[in-house]
Amino acid sequence: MLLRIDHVGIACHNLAEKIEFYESVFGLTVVSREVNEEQGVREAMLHVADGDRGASYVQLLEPLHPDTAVGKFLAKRGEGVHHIGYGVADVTKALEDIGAKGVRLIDQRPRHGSMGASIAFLHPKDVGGVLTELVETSRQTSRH
Ligand code: MC0
Repeated sequence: MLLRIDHVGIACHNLAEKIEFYESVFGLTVVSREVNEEQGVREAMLHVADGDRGASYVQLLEPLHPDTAVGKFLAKRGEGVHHIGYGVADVTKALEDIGAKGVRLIDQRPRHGSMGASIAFLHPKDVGGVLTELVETSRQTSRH
């Protein structure tokens, strides 16, 4: 079901500063920047690698307001890994299969994600404390 690690989502207070850190220390390149009002984030995708099953990224997330998923996470836990995003071929089918196994779905249906992907979250309390995202990209081989 899981094709690859699509991205690691990292919560931060200051997106510009964190981009600068990942560019200068790790030599990564920003391939997309977006504001996602529905998710309450300003985010950047930095390309890490390409594989047979598609690309993987670091996703840096800054909250638009304190009262958002990432804003609340930062207030409670501080900066750090916020979620793992796995590539799937069909997010609707994956949700159906995972839901049937008793895992709580945050999203019953896919929503709009970074770089045109369809995404859905699984509840961290049912995934060993890890907020887990399913990501279906329009072309699995490349998102940039
Ligand atoms: C909260 N909890 C987490 C967590 N966020 N555990 C692990 N990882 C996280 N990221 C834990 C809290 O510590 C708390 O545990 C419990 O879940 C309830 O948290 P809360 O602070 O009361 O917050 P809720 O319940 O209002 O919301 C938590 C929930 C929410 C995960 C349901 O954040 C959510 O719906 N997230 C999915 C959407 C999202 O994260 N969007 C931002 C990225 P205790 O033990 O203290 O009870 S958008 C994105 O990434 C897009 C753009 C993309 O990839 O394309």
